[in-house]
Order: sequence, then structure tokens, then C-alpha cells
Amino acid sequence: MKAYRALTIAGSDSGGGAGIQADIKTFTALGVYGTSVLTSVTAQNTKGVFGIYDIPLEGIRKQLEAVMSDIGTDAIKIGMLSKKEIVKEVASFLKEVKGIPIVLDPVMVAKGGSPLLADDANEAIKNELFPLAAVITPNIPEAEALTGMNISSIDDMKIAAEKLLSYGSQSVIIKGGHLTDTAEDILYNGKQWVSLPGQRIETKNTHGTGCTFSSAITAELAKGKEIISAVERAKQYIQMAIAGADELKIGSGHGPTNHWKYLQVKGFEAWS
Ligand code: PXL
Repeated sequence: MKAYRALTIAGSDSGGGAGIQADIKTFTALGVYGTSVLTSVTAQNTKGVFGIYDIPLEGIRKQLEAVMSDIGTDAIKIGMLSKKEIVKEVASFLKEVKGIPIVLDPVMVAKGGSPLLADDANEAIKNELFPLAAVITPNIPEAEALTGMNISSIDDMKIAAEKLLSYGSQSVIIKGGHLTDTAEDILYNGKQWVSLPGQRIETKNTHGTGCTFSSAITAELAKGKEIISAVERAKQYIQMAIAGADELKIGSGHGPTNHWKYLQVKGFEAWS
């Protein structure tokens, strides 16, 4: 037996609900061995972001080299990259890594609205990293910022998905959770449209939802699943994590989602 491996390249959330903490909890819950390359350290809790400290470029490259030269990985997730220089450093390393699916979550703001990346990082992410990605996972505000269009319906989501796909990733998922009457996500790979209907769950405890969803996709791709079934499994995982969030009672602000819920309901499914 050999464990599947997933690498997250992302920021640290000291509060444990988002960033690499969410990613590694999710990888673990889905039976995948997680490694991490930290890009920034945030001082954060459920109430807000109190500081962002970027890791020096050399430290990012050394972490990438350390993980990949020994452990390797079956899939890679990219989350918070706070500035253009970090995007370029990560992209220059990943251009040489062939045949490993990359899930790119174009993280822009934290739950409470604090920006997590510099304005000029967006263009760099689009130009340097989208072409390397198996899938990108923007939410509606991120898709609006990346395409420059307003998105207020499923039809708008489809137009935005086509536009985003033209920037070079193999597929695009736009997460519909910010549309008022639906939590439907749309997946497009240039040939097929897949609708992932959601169930809107009323809770303020949704901190780290985007990180958790994209790392669940990464874990499933690491196990060798095709993109559509990986995304369907990840959607189940995140729906359960949100549905179970209020049970945790962590912090007094926007609490984390429940990374164990899927395990409680489905049991442990490593190497399935
Ligand atoms: O969910 C976006 C995100 C990504 N990465 C880090 C974060 C957050 C949101 O708070 O803290 C480190």
C-alpha cells in the first residue's frame, strides 16, 4: 500500500479554519498525505486578519525543492499568493513540474473582507499560473475581478466561465455561493458543462470554505479521480463541512467549517 500525496502552496491561518491548516485537515479527512509550502503567515482568528507576513522568496523555493526532491506529490493546490514576486517564484518552479494536476484557488480576500493579495498579483496569477492549472476555482467576486464583468445569474456565470477558460486553464469552476438564491456551482472544461447544485445553508461559520473546497478537489485528483468526479466528491465534502459548522463553536466571529463531518457521516475512505 502506498499513500497518495497532496501538496498545498498557500498561506497559514493561525486560526486554523482556512489556508494550509484547512488544506491539511481536508487532505487528512479524505485519506491523503499532506505537505505544505507556506507563502505567507497571517495573524488571524475568526474575527479578522491582524497581520500578513510574507515568506522570503528563497524560503518558498527551498520548501518547494525540499518537498518535491524527496516526497513528491500526486496533486498540487495553490491558495494565497500575496504579491507578484511570489506568484512568479511559484510559477517558475511549477513550469518544470510536468504531469501533476494543479488546482488553483485565486484567493483575493479573507472572510471579513481583508485583502490577501496586492492589486498587481492578479494579472500575474492570470498570466503565469492559469495556463498551468487543471482547474481554477473562483467564487463570484473573484470571477468578476478576473473577467471585469458583473455576474448576477447562472447565464452570467457561464459567460464568465468561457472567458476564464480562455486564459489557459484546462477547466474552470465558478462557485455560486455568493448568488442570493442558489449555491449552484458551474464546471466547464471547454466541452462539457456540469452543474453542481447546492443546498444553501444559513450559517455565519463559513471561514475557509474556498480553501476547503479546493483542497478536497486536490485530494481527489491525487487519488487519480477525473476532474468531474473529483469536483462532485469535493462538493459533498464542503456541503457537509458547512452543514456541520455550527456544532464546533470555535471563536466568536466567522467560525471554521467542520472538516470532520464528512468522516463522521461517510467513514474513513483512504485509498478507496
Ligand atoms: O479563504 C481564503 C484564505 C486563504 N488563505 C488564507 C486565509 C484565507 C481566508 O481567511 O486566511 C491564509
